Amino acid sequence: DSKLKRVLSIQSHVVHGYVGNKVATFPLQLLGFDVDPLNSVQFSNHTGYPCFKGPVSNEKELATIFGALEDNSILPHYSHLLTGYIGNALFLRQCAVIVKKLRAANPNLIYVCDPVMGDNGSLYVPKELLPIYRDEIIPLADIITPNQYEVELITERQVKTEADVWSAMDWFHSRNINTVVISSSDIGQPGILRAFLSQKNGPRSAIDIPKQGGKDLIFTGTGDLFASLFLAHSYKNDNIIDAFEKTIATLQAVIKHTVSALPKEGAAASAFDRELKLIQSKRDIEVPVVVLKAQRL
Ligand code: PLP
Ligand code: PXL
Repeated sequence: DSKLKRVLSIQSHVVHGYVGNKVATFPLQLLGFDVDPLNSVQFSNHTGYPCFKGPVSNEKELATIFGALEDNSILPHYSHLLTGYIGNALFLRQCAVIVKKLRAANPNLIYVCDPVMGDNGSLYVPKELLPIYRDEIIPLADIITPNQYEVELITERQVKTEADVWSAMDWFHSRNINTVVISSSDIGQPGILRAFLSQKNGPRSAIDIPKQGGKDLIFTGTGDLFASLFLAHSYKNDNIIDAFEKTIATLQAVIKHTVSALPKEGAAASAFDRELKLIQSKRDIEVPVVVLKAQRL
């Protein structure tokens, strides 16, 4: 179709592995988007390895690169801005300037914000980012994809029950964020992750996701992949619940490929072993097969 499909994607680059822009670019391209990756860091690998090295970009570098895109009149050609892992407070603050300029160039711009801060109770970015996300960045977003822990950080409330989820959703909607997806939570039965979707003046739903490969197996980059898939499917589908189901369907297929390729059960899987089998999942990205259906709530 003739819809504009070009994403400015501000996230991390890793030389090895699949997180940040490395995990977001291929799926977006397969789903028909031109992707312009702008790297917030260039690390050897994600931070969950025994070591990582590489430069973190600062706000001046971001402004310089973005300024040249502006000077070349590229800004009106973006349908979306996607932001993910950002490791520096002033860089994050500069992103607010960027959203405003992109929106001035294209009033229909959709800003998808994945407020990457941590998971399972631990923070993996400097704590100075939190108030900037809460007060300066999140209020500019159309779609946000936090996990349960990130919702707790941003709303400054515990999210332990389903009632807490809906009150957090209302907190976001009252700040004018149209679409909120909580990409994972431990609310519900053990061994099952529950993801939630809420749209302002729209439907609410949840999907239960059985954990694959045992409860202690953790993957990195799944949240980043989630945000890129949801961006694509929510733009293609008028039905937001369809988009939610397709996102989860592909994510589960990628995890399945990854689990199948792990060394034999019992052996501890290294960070290398747990890298998402993204390229091997090409068909599941192009044609998601929905197995886990959303419950309308
Ligand atoms: N891990 C699994 C197994 C998932 O199914 C999902 C989302 O549905 C995620 C992770 C994404 O969550 P997070 O944003 O916490 O990485
Ligand atoms: O998936 C989040 C993420 C993104 N980018 C980098 C990371 C991580 C999580 O560890 O290290 C560089």
